[in-house]
Amino acid sequence: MRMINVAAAQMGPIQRAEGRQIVVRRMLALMDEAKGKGADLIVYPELALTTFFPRWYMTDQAEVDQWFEREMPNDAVRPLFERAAHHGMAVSFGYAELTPDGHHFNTAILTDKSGSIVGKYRKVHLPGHSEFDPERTHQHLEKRYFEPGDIGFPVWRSLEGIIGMAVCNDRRWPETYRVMGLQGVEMVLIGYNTPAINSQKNDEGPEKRLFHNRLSVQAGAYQNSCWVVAVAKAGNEDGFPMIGGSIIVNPDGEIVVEAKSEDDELLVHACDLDATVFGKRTIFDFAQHRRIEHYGLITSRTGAIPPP
Ligand code: CDT
Repeated sequence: MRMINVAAAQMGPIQRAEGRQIVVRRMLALMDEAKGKGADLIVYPELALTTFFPRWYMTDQAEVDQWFEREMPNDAVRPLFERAAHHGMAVSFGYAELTPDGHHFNTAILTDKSGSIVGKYRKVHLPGHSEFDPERTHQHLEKRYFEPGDIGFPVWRSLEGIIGMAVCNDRRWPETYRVMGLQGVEMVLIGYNTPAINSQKNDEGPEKRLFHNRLSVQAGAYQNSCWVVAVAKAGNEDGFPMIGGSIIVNPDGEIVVEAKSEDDELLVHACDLDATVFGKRTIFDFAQHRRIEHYGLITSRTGAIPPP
C-alpha cells in the first residue's frame, strides 16, 4: 500500500476587507488540526489567500494587482511554508500569480514535505467574462483578470505517487482529468470557488451546483481511476453565497468524505494510491479498449460541431 493521508481544508468565506494575515492564521489553524490527524498533505481552495476578487469590476490595474502575489512564498505566506516544513506536511493551495514579466494567472502550487515547491499549475478554463455585463446580477470577471494557463496539465512524482492539479471550472470538463489520466495520475487536487446561484440561469441554485460538483468530480475519478480531492471556499463573501460540498473521491468514483458546513472544515482520509491500479489496468489498456482513431473531434477544433 502507498498511503497519502490527505486533509481537504475547506475554507469559509473571506471578506473583501480581510487581509492575508487573517487568512493565513486560519490556514495555520487548519494545518495544525491536520497535523493532529496525521496528514501528509493539506489541500486548500482556489484563490485561498483572498476573497474571490474576480466578482468585482475594477478598471485600475494597480488596484487589480493588489490581489496578486509577485513571489511565492512572500512575507504574508511564509508562515504557512515554515509551519508545513515543521510539521513535515506537503501543501497545495491556489493564489493569483503575477509573474516578473507581468503575466497574470490563476495558479495552484504543490510543495513537498520540506516546503519546497515541486509543482505549479495555471488554470486553463477561465469562466465568466472580461467586461462588466449588465445582463448579469453577479459579475464573474476571471477572463478580465487572468490569462489562460500556459503549462497544460502536468503531473508530478511526489509523496510516492503521481499527483496533478486543476482549478475550479477545470473540474467540470472531462479532458482535464483525461490529460492527467494519460500521464498516470493517481491523485488530482482541485480547489474551487463556486457561486451558489448561476447568475445567468437563476433556476440553477445550490442543490444543482452541488450535484454538478459531485457528478463531475466522481466521474473524473472513476473514468481515470484516480483519487480526487475537491476543496471549496464556501459561504457568504460580502453578500455573495458560494457552495461548500468539499469531497474526497476514491478511484471507484465514490465519495469517501464530504464537508457538512460552509465554513473552515477539515476532511481527512487515508488514500491508498495502489487502489488506482486495478482501474488503470482495465481502463487504460490501450491495446484492448481505446480506439483513438474515433476521438478526432476531441483534438480537432475544425471538426467540432458548432453550438445552435
Ligand atoms: N472559480 C470558478 O471557476 N467558478 C466557476 C463558476 C462558473 S459560473 C461563471 C465554477 O465552475 O464553479
